[in-house]
Amino acid sequence: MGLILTTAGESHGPALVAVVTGLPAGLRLDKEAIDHDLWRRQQGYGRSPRQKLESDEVEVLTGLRHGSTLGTPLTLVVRNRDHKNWLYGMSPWPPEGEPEGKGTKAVTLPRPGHADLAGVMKYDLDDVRDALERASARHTAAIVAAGAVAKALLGELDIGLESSVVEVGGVRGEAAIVEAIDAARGDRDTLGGIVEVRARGVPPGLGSYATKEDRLDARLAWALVGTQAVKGVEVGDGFALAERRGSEAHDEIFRDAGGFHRETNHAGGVEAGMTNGEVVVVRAAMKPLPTLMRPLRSIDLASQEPAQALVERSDVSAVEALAVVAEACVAFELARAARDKFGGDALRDFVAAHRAYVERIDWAPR
Ligand code: EPS
Repeated sequence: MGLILTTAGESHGPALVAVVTGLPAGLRLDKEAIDHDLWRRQQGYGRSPRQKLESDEVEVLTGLRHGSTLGTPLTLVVRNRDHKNWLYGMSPWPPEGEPEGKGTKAVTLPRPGHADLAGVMKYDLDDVRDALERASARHTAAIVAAGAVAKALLGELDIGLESSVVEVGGVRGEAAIVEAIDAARGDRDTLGGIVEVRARGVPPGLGSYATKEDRLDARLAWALVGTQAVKGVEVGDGFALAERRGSEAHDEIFRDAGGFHRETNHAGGVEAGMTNGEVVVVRAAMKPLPTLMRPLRSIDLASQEPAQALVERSDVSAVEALAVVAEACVAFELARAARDKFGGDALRDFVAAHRAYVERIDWAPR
């Protein structure tokens, strides 16, 4: 079945959960490394006051013994500290006593750009909260926890990832970005942006041209567009390639004592759905967040009359957080492809299969 991630959990419910199946036995996990990535996701200029309430930390319920994976489903839990303010409103069972705390009144003001309107129609809901809770980007904490595990597995093959913010609200560079976020906050507005993930040390041949499902670029796009607020993905030069001639778009092949290599990387390390041994470069575009402090026009679902959309505390920009989330998504898909190629029962066999393979193809990272 390969490496599979299943997540569960609501934004203000008790916890978010990630279940990872298909991990080899014998992989050592470091709680601090997972918590560090959870912490990184919570940083960034322009986040909501919610981040002061949360200080995400991983708990492991299954699949790990004394820090080593057992080859059985690994269950990671990230508690929502804010849940204590929603004990009645988000109680899994019918709550007892008088309503108190948050989430006790039905939300009827759908936000343009969020799950709110289509969610209540699709699932026959009376309270928009029943849709927005799972749709919330709080979910990305579970993705990051699983991504940290994937990074540990990739680390065994000396594959490393880094992520960065390319632009926010159409501007680049830290000072301009801070200024743009301050201006948007002043206007009670929100900003999107673009992030980039780079993975080094990835051997050629992860992914496959055999089926659409196996294509690594398809999996990367699936994982990233499946993340809240992501509307576009580019691998390598992406959309810009469409404007170039073939002679300027492809990465010519060279060989020296170190093996095959390219001098350009327009393909972003992926050709025909497979890695080609160059750095894997993926970019994701995030739309501005839909919860605006100056709300957009909507319809009150209770009265069916024009109204302003729901105003909840929100981020002005979560682009820096998306960089960490995108890194986790790319890590998970690379780990999945590596596990498909090198096997997944025992870590030692996984590492040995990788070593034998890179020797056969005479490949070493540059
Ligand atoms: C989110 C709305 C905000 C964000 C949340 C995503 O939540 P709240 O309504 O509780 O303030 O803070 O993101 C997180 C909680 C997080 O940890 O990233 C949304 O509607 O997507």
